[in-house]
Amino acid sequence: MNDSLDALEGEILDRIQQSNSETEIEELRVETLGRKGRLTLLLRALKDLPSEERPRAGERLNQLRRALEARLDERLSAVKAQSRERALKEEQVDITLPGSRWERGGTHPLTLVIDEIIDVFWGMGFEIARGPDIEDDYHNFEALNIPKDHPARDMQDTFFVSDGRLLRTHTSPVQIRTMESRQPPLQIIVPGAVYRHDDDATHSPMFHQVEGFMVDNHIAFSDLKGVLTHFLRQVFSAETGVRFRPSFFPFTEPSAEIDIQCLICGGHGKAGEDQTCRVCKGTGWLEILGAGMIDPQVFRFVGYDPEKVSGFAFGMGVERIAMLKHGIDDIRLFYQNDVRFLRQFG
Ligand code: FA5
Repeated sequence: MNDSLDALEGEILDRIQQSNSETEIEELRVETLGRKGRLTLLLRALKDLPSEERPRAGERLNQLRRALEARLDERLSAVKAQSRERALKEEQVDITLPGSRWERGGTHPLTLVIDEIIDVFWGMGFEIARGPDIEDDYHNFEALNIPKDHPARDMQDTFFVSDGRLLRTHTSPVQIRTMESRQPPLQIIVPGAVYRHDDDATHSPMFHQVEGFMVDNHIAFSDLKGVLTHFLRQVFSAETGVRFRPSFFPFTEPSAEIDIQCLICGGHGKAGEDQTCRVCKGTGWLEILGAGMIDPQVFRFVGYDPEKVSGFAFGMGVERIAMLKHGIDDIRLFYQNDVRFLRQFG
C-alpha cells in the first residue's frame, strides 16, 4: 500500500507541477480529491482494512490529502499570478503614444452654397418655402402652363414614379403650391433637390435648384433685374460678367436666361493652348438662372387676378454656382463622396 501511495503521490505532484492553467488544476483536484477521486476512494476503502492497519494507513492517506491540497492551492495561486502578470504586460498602455484623432465632419460644399444663397435672399426679405420631391403632374407641369403633350415638356426629361406621379423636375411647383394657399404680397425662395434624365460633366440626374418669386401689385421686370444683379454681385464679385438673354419658359412672359462669365476659363472658352473649356463648351458663358415675369395664365391657375397682381420668378442651379465659385469642372465630384475633395471646403 505504501509503495502504491508513494507512486500516486509522485505522479500527482508531477502533474500539478506541469499544469499551467486554472482549469487543468481544478480537473486534477477533482480527479484526486473529488467525490470519486482516486484518493477519496482509497480513504473510503480504509474501513475494509484490518483494524490494526487502519490507523497507520489512515494517517498516511490524510497526510497525503493535506499535502496534495496544499500543492494544488500553491500551484493555483502561482498560475493566477502568472496570468495576471501576462495580462498586465499584454494590455500595457503606452501613454507616450499620440492619441488617435477624431475626424471632424464638415458641411458639404453644396449645402454651403445653398446656405450662402439663402443668406443673400434672407437679407432682401425673402422667406423660405419647401415642397415634396415626388410631385403630381398638375403642380410640376399643368399649373405652370405646360399642358399635356406640349413640346415644352421635352425640356425637362422626367423620371416618372407610379400613378402618374413624378420626381419634380424643378422647384417651380412650390411656386404654385404657395400661391394656392396664400395671398400676395409674397417674397419666397425654395431650395431643394430636383431630378432629370441628364448625365454629363455639367448635368446630373439629381441636382439642386433654388426657386425664387415675388408677387405683389406693381412688380416689374426692373425689380427682377435689381434682385438678381444684387444676388449675383454678392455671391460672385462685382466684376464678374453677367448677361440677361431673352429666352422662353411657358410659365413666364417675358423670360430670360441669365449667364455668368465662365470663371473656369476666365470667359475665353479655352482650357489650355487649344483645348476647349469643357464647362462652358467654349462659349465663355455659363447659364445659371432661368427667370421671367410670371405668366398671367399661371396666376389664373392659382386663382389670382392677373389684372391686379404681377410678379417675377427665377430658378437657379446650385451645382452650377458652386462649380463657378470653386473652379470645379465636373459636377459628378459633388456626389462621389471623395473626402479629399470634400475636405477642401472645410
Ligand atoms: C427651370 O428649371 C425653371 N423652372 C427655372 C425658372 C424658374 C425659370 C422660374 C423661370 C421662372 P432650367 O431647366 O433652365 O429652368 O433649369 C434652371 C437651372 O438649373 C439651369 O440654369 C441650370 O443651372 C440648372 N440645371 C438644369 N439642368 C441641370 C442638370 N441636369 N444638372 C445640373 N444643373 C442643371
